[in-house]
Amino acid sequence: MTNPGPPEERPHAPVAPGTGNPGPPSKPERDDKDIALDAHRAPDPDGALTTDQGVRVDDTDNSLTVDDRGPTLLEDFQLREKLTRFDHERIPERVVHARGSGAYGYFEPYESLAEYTCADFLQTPGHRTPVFVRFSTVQGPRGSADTVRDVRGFATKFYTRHGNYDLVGNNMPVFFIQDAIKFPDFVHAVKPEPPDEMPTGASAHDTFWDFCSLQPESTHMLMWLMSDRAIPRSFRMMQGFGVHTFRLVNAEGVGTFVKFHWRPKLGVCSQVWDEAQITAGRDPDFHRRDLWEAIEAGDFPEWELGVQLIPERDEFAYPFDLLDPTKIVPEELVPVRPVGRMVLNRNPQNFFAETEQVAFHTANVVPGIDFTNDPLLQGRNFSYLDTQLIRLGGPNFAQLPVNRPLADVRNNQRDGYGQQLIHPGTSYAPNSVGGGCPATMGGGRLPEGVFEHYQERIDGAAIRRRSPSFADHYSQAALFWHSMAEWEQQHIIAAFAFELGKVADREVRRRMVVNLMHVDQGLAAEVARRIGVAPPDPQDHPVAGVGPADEPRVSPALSLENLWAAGIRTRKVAVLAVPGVDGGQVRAAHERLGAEGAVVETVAPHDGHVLAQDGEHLPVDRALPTTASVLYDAVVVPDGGGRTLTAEPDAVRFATEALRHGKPVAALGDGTALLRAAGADEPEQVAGVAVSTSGGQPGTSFWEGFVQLIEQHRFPQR
Ligand code: HDE
Repeated sequence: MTNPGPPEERPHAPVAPGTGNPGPPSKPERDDKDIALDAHRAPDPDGALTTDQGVRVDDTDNSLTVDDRGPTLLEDFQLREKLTRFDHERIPERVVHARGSGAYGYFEPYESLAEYTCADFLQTPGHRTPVFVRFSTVQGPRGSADTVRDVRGFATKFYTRHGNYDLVGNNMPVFFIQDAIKFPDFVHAVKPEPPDEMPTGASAHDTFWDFCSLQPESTHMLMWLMSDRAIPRSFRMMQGFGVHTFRLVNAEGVGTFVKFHWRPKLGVCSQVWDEAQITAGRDPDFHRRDLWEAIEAGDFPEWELGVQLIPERDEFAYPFDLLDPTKIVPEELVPVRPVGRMVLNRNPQNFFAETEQVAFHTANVVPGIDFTNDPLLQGRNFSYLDTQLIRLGGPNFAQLPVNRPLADVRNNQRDGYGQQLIHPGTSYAPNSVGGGCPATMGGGRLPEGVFEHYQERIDGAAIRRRSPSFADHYSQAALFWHSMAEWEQQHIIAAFAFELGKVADREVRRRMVVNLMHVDQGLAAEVARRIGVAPPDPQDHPVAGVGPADEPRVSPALSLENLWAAGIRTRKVAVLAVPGVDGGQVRAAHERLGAEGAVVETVAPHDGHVLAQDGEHLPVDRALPTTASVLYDAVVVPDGGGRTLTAEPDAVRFATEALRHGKPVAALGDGTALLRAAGADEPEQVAGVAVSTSGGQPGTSFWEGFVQLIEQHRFPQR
């Protein structure tokens, strides 16, 4: 049994064979007694089942009883151990971000960033640092559906040579609140309501909107949350953001403000709302499965790390405060500089051990990376350690395989629940009996790899007050709104109408619409109309969100239209087949689209094979009752099947939903019959639908045209 460390440089000690226990402690921690014990450890040649004490077990199916029908004996230590271990299998789930999926991989820089930071993992082009990434939703519990409308967590642990660095970000670049002290209020408001614990995995309820309508600093984030960013197609197709302004520090101690960005190689793609809701039922594990399957198939997802660098002298150069986490730095003001790439190439071996037990912490920084005074970040720097103590049952969680640094750990921290290490010698400093070890590196100029806090001068009175520089809550909400394509704006309006339409309290609805007036009057008026609220008088609520003159009014970098990728790698395409289908067309779809990297599956009314027109038995990948078009990005309906499929309700629904969700569809020959049955009277007139009526095999240009349609991902204007 091998252990699950990152691929290139496994940070963890091997697991002892057959025991499932972590292997021997790392070298500096071991003493002679431990080594002596190791020498006696004999792997069991039969691989027999044992108790936790290593006692071989003859039978794990029957309790120890008196005769066949008598009572069970208390001395059955095997039964009691097995039940006790089972009873204690669960740990508290994360209070937020409970549902998540993780994977291992590596990060490598394109160039040295030594000018700005001494962080070891950003020095040498091509040097690979192992990483573990966990993606998550925020609101729902561990068992909730993947495709709910929510923010997604994007947390990365870099196992650097100078210690672990955690970049604990989201797929949206701003947050709901400005000060950490509001976080419990915000989370209580968005979580299921206390009396009935509803709704699961949804923000469409009274307490969330009550809170937001009274907390206008949430407005910018709400625009993101109501946009299609909150219903991603895949974890692999999401951006990630560090959100806060952090600080890079170079070897001379000079600081530079930095915003971190992750950009997916596959482009940023989202579902549409109806599709996301259906997917939640058809496959609640949609995102988890997608990530897992892509990695298993060798389609390793990749992101580019980008940085926006701002010299300290420019701290006050912008019309917003860099410390305010409800603000972005528009890319048009400070371009994002690509500095490296991250590839995820290995699935965990055990969900609990790795994805569940991974412990991120914003304060896990390495030399060369430091904080700013963003009050949300400052609170997080307390909260993440605190949460791990309760979640992972004590202070030794950094010894768990997924959390263990690659760098050696030597200190005087001792004991506690779950201690895995056998510490020899002394446990205090200064000492002389232990030879002064472990020694600190302080005094004078520090050697490479030693953390030194950034020396920021701080001088001021202790006050409880929100900085006046954080007061503008609408300019960037309006910037986001005005940067959207028309269809994106329509989706945002529909999302507000859906969410507020589920709010029972009419006053909350009204207050929220008033907030939206400050973003855009047209937006507010249309939402008001849809949720049955009288639109507020614009005279009473002048639009505040126009922003100072030096701030861009539109940021093209925010629209999904500008974030799609070239190519169709890993997009999923369903080819609908029934007996009598044109086998050549089915094969062509597999070959042509497969050659572009798409994952093509034959979907038929039943599993097994279908007999094509040309006598070939075509293997079926999925039977219609077990799948749905929401699980695909595009659909092909070949000739010879369309008419038959019109008699299959599952097939008609398949096509209806594909059309409704704006998916690219190719219909060949009588394949158009299915589209007509699905409500497209003139399929060739529908945006995103490729039709070939000529019969036989369509030419290369047909498939090339269809690839371009798939590349566009969705045709929401349909
Ligand atoms: Fe978190 N957050 N958070 N958060 N957060 C947690 O830590 C917290 C915030 C984020 O995959 C918890 O281990 C406070 C912003 C991610 O394991 C907890 C505040 C951003 C994850 C916690 C914030 C995030 C968490 C719950 C306001 C985006 C999942 C379990 C001051 C930049 C990490 C845990 C994973 C998890 C606290 C705000 C992202 C309770 C107090 C802003 C991605 O400690």
